[in-house]
Amino acid sequence: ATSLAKTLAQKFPDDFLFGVATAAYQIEGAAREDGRGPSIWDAFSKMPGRVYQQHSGDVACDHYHLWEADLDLIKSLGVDAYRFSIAWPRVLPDGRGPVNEKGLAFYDRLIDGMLERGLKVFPTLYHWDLPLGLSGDGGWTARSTADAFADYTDVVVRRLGDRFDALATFNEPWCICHLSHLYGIHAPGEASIEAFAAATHVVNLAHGRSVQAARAIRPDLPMGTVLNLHSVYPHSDSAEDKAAAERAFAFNNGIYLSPVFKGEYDAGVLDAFGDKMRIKAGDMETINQPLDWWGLNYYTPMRVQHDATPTAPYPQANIVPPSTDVPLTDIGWEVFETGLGDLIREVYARYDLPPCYITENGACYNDEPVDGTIADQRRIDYLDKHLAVVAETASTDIPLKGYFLWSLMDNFEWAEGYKMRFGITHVDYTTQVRTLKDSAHWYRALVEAHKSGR
Ligand code: PNW
Repeated sequence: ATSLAKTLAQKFPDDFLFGVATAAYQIEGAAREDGRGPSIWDAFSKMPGRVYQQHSGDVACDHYHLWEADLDLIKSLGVDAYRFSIAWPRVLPDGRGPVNEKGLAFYDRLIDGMLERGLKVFPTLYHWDLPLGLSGDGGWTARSTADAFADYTDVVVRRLGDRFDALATFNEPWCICHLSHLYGIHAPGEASIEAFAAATHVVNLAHGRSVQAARAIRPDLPMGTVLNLHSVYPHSDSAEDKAAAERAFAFNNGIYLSPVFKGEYDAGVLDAFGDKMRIKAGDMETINQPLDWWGLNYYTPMRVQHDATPTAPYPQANIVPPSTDVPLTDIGWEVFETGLGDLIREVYARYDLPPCYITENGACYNDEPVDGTIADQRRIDYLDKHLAVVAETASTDIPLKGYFLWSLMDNFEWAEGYKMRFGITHVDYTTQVRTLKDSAHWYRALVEAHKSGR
C-alpha cells in the first residue's frame, strides 16, 4: 500500500496542499457548555423520526474537550491544513446580540494550537448549526438572517481573522436549501417550494454580505465558499433525458454558481422560483463579490431521467437511484471517480472561477476494529481512485490547489446519526478512543511521499 501511495504522490504538483476536514456540530459535543446556545440541529435531532435512533451532537466526539489530542492526531498524519467550522451558537448564543467570550476563546485556543503545530487554518463560518433563536424570524427564509450572518462574520473575523489562511462563508448551500427546506431531510425539516426559494436567495445574499463584512476588517483575507456540486448525467441518450440533465444542472448547481460568479440566476431558475425569492434591487451585485478561491465537495454522481408527469415541478428530472451492479459505499452512494474530473472541467468551462480546493471527498464504510486494526481497504480504494483524478486535474490548466479528506474521524453523520462512518480514524463513542484506520496510515504515507518528493 505504501509503495502505491508513493506512485500516486509523485503525480501531484509540488505546492499541492493536503488536509483533513470536520465540522463543529459533528464532532464538538459540549452542547450546553460555556454558554453555547442551542442550534436548529439540537432541536431537530430531538424530534422523533428525524435522525437515526434520535442520535444527537450532545457529546459527539467530545472534541470540545479532546481538541489538543485531536490536533496531535492531525499533526501525526503529516497534513498541511485543517478544515473545521466555527459554531455560530457558541459565538452568539442567540444568533445576534451578546457575544459569548467563552465560545470565541475555544476557537482562539484551537487556532493557536494549529499554528503551534504548523497547520494551516481553513475555517468555515456556517456548517449547518443555525442558532435556534433565529428560527423565530424564519431562519434562512428570513432576510434578517443574512444581516445576522454578516454581524456574526464581523465578530469572528475581528477576533480570530488575523490567523486564518482562508475563510469559507458557507458549507454546501445545496444541503442548507434543497435538503433542509425542500426535501425536509435536514434541519429545520421544511418541505415547501416557498421555503426553498426564500432560503436559497437569503443564503446567497448572506454569502455576499459575509464576504463584504470580512473584507471590511481584513481586506487581504482569502475569501471563498464551499459548494457540493453534482456531476449530472442523463440516464439515457434520449434528447429528453439530456434536456432533463441540463435542467438538473441549473437547479442543483447553477442556482448557487450563477449568482455568486455571474451575478444572476439562470432563466429556468428564475421562471420557476423568481416570484418566491423576494429579490431586491442591488442583491445580485452584493452576492457577486469576487472570490479568492472556492471549495468543491464531491462524493457521488447524480443520474437523472426526464419526468413525464405533466404537473412535475421544475426541473422535471427524477434522480435515478444507483443500479445494483455499480459499487456502492455503505451509505448507498455510487462510487464514480470519473464524475469528479468531469464536474470540475464542466464548471470551469461554464464559469470564470478562481482557484479551487477539494474541500471534501471521502467514503462511508462502517468497518469496525478487529484485533485493534480497522482494515478499511474499500476506503483506500475509493480515495486512491479519486485522488488519481485530482492529481490528473491538478496537472492541467485548471487551478486545483488542494484536497481535504472527509473526514479526520468518524462523527455525527446528520440524519444518519453515528451509524454511518466517514472517518479515517475510528471513534469508539463509549470510550472516545480514536484508532487510526488503515486508510489513515495510507493517507499519511501519501502525504509523506509527496513532501519528501518536493
Ligand atoms: C456533506 N445528501 O454532507 C457535509 O458537508 C458533511 O458534513 C457530511 O458529513 C458529508 O458530506 C458526508 O455526508 C452531505 O444526502 C450530507 O445528499 C448529505 C447529502 C449530501 C452531503
